[in-house]
Formats: sequence, C-alpha cells, structure tokens
Amino acid sequence: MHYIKKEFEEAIKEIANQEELKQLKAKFLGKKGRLTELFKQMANLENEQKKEFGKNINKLKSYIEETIIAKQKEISEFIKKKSLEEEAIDITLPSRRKEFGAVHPITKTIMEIEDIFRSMGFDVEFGYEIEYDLYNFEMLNIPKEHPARDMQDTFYINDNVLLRTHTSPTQIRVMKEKKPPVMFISPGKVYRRDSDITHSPMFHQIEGLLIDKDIHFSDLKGVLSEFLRMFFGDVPVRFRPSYFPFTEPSAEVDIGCIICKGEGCRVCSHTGFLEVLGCGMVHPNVLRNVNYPEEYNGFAFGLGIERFAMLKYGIDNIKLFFENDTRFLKQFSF
Ligand code: FA5
Repeated sequence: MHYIKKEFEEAIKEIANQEELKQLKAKFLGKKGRLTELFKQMANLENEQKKEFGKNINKLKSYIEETIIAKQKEISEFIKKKSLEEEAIDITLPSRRKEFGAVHPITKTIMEIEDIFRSMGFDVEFGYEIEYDLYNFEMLNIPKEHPARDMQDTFYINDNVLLRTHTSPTQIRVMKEKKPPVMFISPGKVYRRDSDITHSPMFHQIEGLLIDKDIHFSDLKGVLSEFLRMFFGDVPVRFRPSYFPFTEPSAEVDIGCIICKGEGCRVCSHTGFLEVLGCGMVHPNVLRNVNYPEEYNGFAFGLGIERFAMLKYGIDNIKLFFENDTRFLKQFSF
C-alpha cells in the first residue's frame, strides 16, 4: 500500500493543469484504478486482516481525495493569478499621442472667401475641370486665332476639349442654365503650362459674376474693395486698367505686398504691390452669347486662391501647397 501512496505523491508533483489532474484521479480512484485493484486483493485475505487492510485502503483513499482537491484549488488559483497578471494595466504609462489632421491652407482660404461672399448674398456654383474650347474661349469672346489665347498656355485634350485655363467658363454654364439676375462665385482647379515661385501648372481660382439691371463699375469696385478689406484687413488696394476679352472695361486689382509691407521683395518683384485678381464689366458679346436680354449687365472677377493664401499666411513659394509636407501643413491646424 505504501508503494501506491509513494507513486501517487511522485505523480501529483508533476501535474500542471486540471486535465492532467483528472487523468491522475482516474488512474488512482477510477473504476479500474489502483485502489480498486487493492480492494480486489482483499478477497484473498483472512477476516481479521481484511478489516485492517480495508481501514488502511480507506485511509489512503481519503488522503488521495483530499490531496487532489487541494491540488485542484492550487491550480485554479495559479490560473487566476496568471490571467490577472496578464490583463494588468499599467495606469502610469503615458498615453499615446493622437495626430490631428488639419484643413489644407487652400481649402481653408476657399472657405474663408466663400463665407465673405455668401455674407454679401452670393451663391456658390461649380463648373467642370475638363471643358469645351467653346466655353473656355469662344463664348467668352475669345475666338480661335484671337491673340488673347496666348495669355494662357493651354493643355488640350483634343481640338475641342481642354483642361480649363480659368474658372470663367462657369459664367457661361450658369448663364445658359439660369435666367437673370444671377449672383454667384465658383471655386475650382484650373490648369496652365506655367511654373515658377508664384505660378503652378495646376492652381485654384474663384470666379465671381453678378448680373442684374443697372449695374455700374462702382458696384464692382465697392464689392471687391469690401471683400479685400474683409479678407486682408486694412491694406492698400489699387484698380489698374487692364484687358480681358470677356470684360469691358477691365481692370486688375493690386494690394500692397503683405510680405515686405510695400518695401519691395522677390515675391512682389520689388514693386511693393501684388496683383491679386482680374475683373471688369461683362462684355456685351458674352451676354449676347447666352441670350440675356439687353437691359441686363453686370460685372465679373477671377482671383487666384494660391496668391490669396500666400499673402494671408506669408508663404513665399507656391510649391509648398502641393508637396504635402506635413511640417508645413501642420501649421494650419488652428
Ligand atoms: C483670368 O484667369 C481671368 N479669367 C480672370 C477674370 C475673370 C477677369 C472674370 C475678368 C473677369 P488671369 O489670367 O489674370 O485672369 O488669372 C487670374 C489670377 O490667377 C491671377 O491674378 C493670379 O493670381 C492667378 N494665376 C494666374 N496664373 C497662375 C498660375 N500659374 N499659378 C497660380 N496662380 C495663377
């Protein structure tokens, strides 16, 4: 009997989990287990011996049962402790930093300009980046072979289709759809073969058009001066006579260079002023092309958004907008 106890004690030392313990229990206490074997041996004993033997087997059985229960408890406590250790959270660890995105400075500038014009009652319309030659040039009073086409080096897709060189074709699209009066701005991408520190082959413009009865150049001047004051604050503004085939008279608007405060720098080509937009009274030919009645007239303007963003945020190279360098973009997360 002693050797069974010893065998059990050796075996239980090796047990590491509940499954092994179950097998050990079956091996010693099961129907065909070691103790059942012992009980069977009792049949060969004398009555007196049987009593003593039976007592000892029962003692051994109780010992084995108790030891197994104790081991069971030990194993479940070990498992519980281990899982608690594994799931432990170190509340002293520093938190992971979240990266916040920022609105791109071009988008931010578009949003600011839209807000100003909406507050004056302008709607917002959208045109197409792939445009007909007809809308980009001809209906804007720029016929084929017209010298004004040299002003804008164009990416042609075929003879009749091109990447729009300005947002002005949206004027035609909206006027063809809507009866006067109309009053809207239209932001979007435009394309030209042009590249230096203030020019990019893809850039953004905002077009503006106001058509109603009895509109004068003074209305144009009032709206644009107020817009520039709201966007830039108090900066010098000057209207300079210019030429666009789709407006007559036409003007370009300059503001005092914000980078050098008018002293002259490479951004303003040492003139102290920067051209920020083109504008003028809509040419009667354009209004005729969209069949607007004679009594209507109005003004239009077009501005380069990159130019506005560069001046407002003091950026001296247009390429920074398109390189997606997060060190640059992060500065606009306000
Ligand atoms: C036009 O594109 C006219 N459609 C504007 C207009 C609209 C005039 C309605 C009258 C009535 P212009 O080519 O000057 O005009 O361009 C307008 C503005 O776009 C410029 O003042 C400049 O700020 C910007 N711009 C022009 N070329 C580039 C370029 N390659 N990269 C970035 N900005 C540019």
